[in-house]
Amino acid sequence: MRLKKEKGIIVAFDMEDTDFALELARDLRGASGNFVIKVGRRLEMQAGIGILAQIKDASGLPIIYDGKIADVPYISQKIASNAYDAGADAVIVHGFVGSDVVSAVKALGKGDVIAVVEMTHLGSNEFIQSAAERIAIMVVRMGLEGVVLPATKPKRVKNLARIVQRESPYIYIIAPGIKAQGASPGDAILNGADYEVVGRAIYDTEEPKLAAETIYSEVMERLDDNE
Ligand code: 3DU
Repeated sequence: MRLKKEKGIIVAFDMEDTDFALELARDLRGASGNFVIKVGRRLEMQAGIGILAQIKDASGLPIIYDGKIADVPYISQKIASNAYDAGADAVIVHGFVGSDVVSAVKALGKGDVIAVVEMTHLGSNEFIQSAAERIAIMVVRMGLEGVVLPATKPKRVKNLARIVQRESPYIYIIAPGIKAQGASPGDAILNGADYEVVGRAIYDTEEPKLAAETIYSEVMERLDDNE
């Protein structure tokens, strides 16, 4: 199941409790909105890679494996291959490691490849930010399906989204950093992103399904107001 280039929310599954993860996956099946699930290393370390198929079956949603793969080409390719075989529809690889790593993952042809271009945290300004434009152009020209841009820096999203969209109208842009890291729902989508990634502001609440639906509608309302 490929991710569609549509406005939506990617729910980051970074919890450690496997039962809770599966319960939220089941709840999201009936949630109103356009949702995708991203499984991070924290949950994978507790549950094992088999959690991908379990979450996919429970939710019926597309699944991203966020291993932030950043190793030599041979190892990166093996990790990605394991994730696809376990049920991932997309994997996230770091762009800064270079074109040989990204193309080794892409060469698998087993699903979507999403590359991190620039990150949300302050330290991202120390090294990655100065290379972000070049990383963006490289990954788009390599024909990847998606890129990760920082919702906490709306101006960077705007500039980088412009570069990405100039190179390819098909690639989707996903942007983490909503709520827990300071950005507001809609900040990235209003600046050219397709999906906003939300973790703690959904799974760390009393009613995670309701939180997901509320954030989705907040984003859609801001988009409507902007038109
Ligand atoms: O801050 P949250 O709890 O909403 O989670 C954000 C998610 O997005 C989390 O899975 C993290 O690994 C991922 N992410 C960033 O937070 C920042 C990035 O630059 C890239 C990915």
